[in-house]
Amino acid sequence: MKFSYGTAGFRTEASLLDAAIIGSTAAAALRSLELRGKTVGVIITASHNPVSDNGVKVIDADGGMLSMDWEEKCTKLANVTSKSELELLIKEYLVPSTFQPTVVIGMDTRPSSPRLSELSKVILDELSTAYKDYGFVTTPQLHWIVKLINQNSSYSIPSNPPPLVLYYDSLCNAYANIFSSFTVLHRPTLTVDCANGVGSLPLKELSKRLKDYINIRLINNDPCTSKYLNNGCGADHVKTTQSPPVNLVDKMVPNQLYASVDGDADRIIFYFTEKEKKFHLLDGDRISILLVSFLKILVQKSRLPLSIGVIQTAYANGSSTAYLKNLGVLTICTKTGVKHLHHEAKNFDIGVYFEANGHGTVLFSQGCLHKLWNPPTEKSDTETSAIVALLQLSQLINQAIGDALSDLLAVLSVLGSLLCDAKGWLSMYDDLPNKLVKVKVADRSVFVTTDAERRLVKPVGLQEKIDDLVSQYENGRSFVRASGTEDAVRVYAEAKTKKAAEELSAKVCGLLQ
Ligand code: 16G
Ligand code: ZN
Repeated sequence: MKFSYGTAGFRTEASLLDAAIIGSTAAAALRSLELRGKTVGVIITASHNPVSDNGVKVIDADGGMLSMDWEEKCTKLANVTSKSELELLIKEYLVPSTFQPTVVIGMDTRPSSPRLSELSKVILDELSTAYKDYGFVTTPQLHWIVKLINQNSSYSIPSNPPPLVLYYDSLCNAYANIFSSFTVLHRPTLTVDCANGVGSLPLKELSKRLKDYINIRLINNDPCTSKYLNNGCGADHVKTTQSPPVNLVDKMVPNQLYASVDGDADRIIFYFTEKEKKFHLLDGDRISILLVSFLKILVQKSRLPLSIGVIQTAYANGSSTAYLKNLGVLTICTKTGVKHLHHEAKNFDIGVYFEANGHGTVLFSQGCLHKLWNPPTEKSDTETSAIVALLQLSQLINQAIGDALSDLLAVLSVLGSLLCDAKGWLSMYDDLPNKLVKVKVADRSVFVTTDAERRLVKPVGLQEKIDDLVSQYENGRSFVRASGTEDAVRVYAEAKTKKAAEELSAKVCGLLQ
């Protein structure tokens, strides 16, 4: 089988993954060596995939996704056909250095994860690489740890208190401070569907630590009985079926807020029902708008010159983009995949990025943090409290990568501060009706896009036909792109009415036959 390091790293049926684990582990060690011993991460997880799958991703030294050139090297290392070929490649990529390469590893709770983690450690030993195994952690927790370790100038792993304790301290202290200073709502209740994944473990810890501030109720929180992982539950299930997860069907209390995280807790979506049981999804677009609305108020109150931008993908609902325009917030569209959004978000003092599917975070630039820590000496109380709130949010929200847990706390603190409930959040705008369809084609590689995947340059002539169809519908929009994770192309269409969106979708799909 041929591995390709995609947006989600390597992912496949667990028994076929050994070469990818060996290649990724070698890549992590070599990358660490190239960066003079900075710590690099290896996380073993297949996120929302079925329990029989597994996967692996390398976390770069800044705590973000692996750099593009190393993605390529990682792919080559995973696709060698013999041990001698692997050794030759390792020699080619080896940068002579006296530094000690260091790798941290973690895994989700899939039954195949411990064996794959052991395999990774065997390779690290063979490559004389120092490592620390964090066991069961969420993907964003390991990203956070890598960032923390490398911020420390000696690149040593802090042992007292250990990084995971610092993670909980950072999130919980910031939440408690925001709650005490700015929120008026008394102890909100939130039910969280944990997808029976690794996220159950830190969510238990958070609910314990924050019990005075939030009533967090966990469901689908059995990470040990593997048959339940992502099975009828989790963020991906709820988003794609637009319905509650198992154990909530017909049990949702009207107007109460619910959330689902995915199998490795790097994405989250919220939802609620109204009295007549109508199900409403509060997806990544809405998380982004809720957070940026509050951030904009705080920046205005702080009177500091801080730029704010929102990064979306082509899948963001047209109404959310229109809302941001009205709000006067600069909005950028990028290609699908966290690394593209993250990269753009870095261009702002405060960069908010979310994919509609719930992946995302808010980045505060170094320049922004400097301004917040060193504000003008003459300040009003309003300015001071806005600056303090921005600083607390920068501690609360994972700065390495999108994190379901910190996003959960950020949403609750903003809802509390704005005195907004689930219904008020939903009422910020009405989604344009839309449809997303997966179409099987003979060869998806012939679909080449431009303009952040919103237009096709190949097959030649197809985009003009799509444009022609779109022009026939009020508020019409449609695009076609090859999936990066499945052998199919995706067709997205939206229009003013449900009927029109469905009709437009069917006609664009018709062009692909
Ligand atoms: C991956 C990406 C996700 C993106 C999805 C698109 C990361 C961590 N994950 O799961 O952000 O939305 O791919 O899948 O970047 P698609 O290319 O099949 O539509
Ligand atoms: Zn995930």
